Amino acid sequence: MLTLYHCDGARSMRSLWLLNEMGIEFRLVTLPFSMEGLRTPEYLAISPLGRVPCLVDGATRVFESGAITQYLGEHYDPEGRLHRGIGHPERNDWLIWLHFAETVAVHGASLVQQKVFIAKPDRSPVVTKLESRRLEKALGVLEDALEGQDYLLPSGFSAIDTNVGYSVHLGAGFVPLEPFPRVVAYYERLKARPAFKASVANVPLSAQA
Ligand SMILES: N[C@@H](CCC(=O)N[C@@H](CS)C(=O)NCC(=O)O)C(=O)O
Repeated sequence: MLTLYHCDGARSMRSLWLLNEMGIEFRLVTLPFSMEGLRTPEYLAISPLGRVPCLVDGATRVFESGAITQYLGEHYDPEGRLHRGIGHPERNDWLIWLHFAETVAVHGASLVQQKVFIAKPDRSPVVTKLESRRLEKALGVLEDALEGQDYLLPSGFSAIDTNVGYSVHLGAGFVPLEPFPRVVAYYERLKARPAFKASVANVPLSAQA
């Protein structure tokens, strides 16, 4: 059975959400988001940077949330319900958004450091301002891409909406979304999905069946 290593609120929410959307059975291991939780020799042997997510599938281990999205699509979505494989007309956009998701998340992660983890005297107003503006620029790109469509691909919800959707979810905690009405509507649509709700609650939907 697949095992996902996860921390509450972390990028591993992408993989949890996707597994829940796919309806796959898996084991969820939720670790504390701390040095003690993530830097144990046991976990470092699985995920060498001691970060989440990490997916284990038998003898295969995959870290990096983008790689996990691609791995799950290639191995567990042969009909391409949420995946867009090589040769699919939406493949190029699927790949772009998959990686763009991390571009957006990096600004969110930097703001988490500035506003949550770094002690007040060491925080940098310049970094906070710069990262907020860069995050807004990225949201502007999503705003344009969402013109006339509900999700990032014209054909509808796909796996990359879990990657980008998490980045919007993270970013919404740091910059106002109101200047981006299509992003607001997109985020509302995503939040209404049962698999999103389950992933926010750290629940594998398969366990509820
Ligand atoms: N690019 C990686 C980033 C992974 C990452 O940095 N995860 C964070 C949580 S959002 C983490 O595990 N941080 C713990 C730490 O840095 O100690 C991915 O998308 O999987």
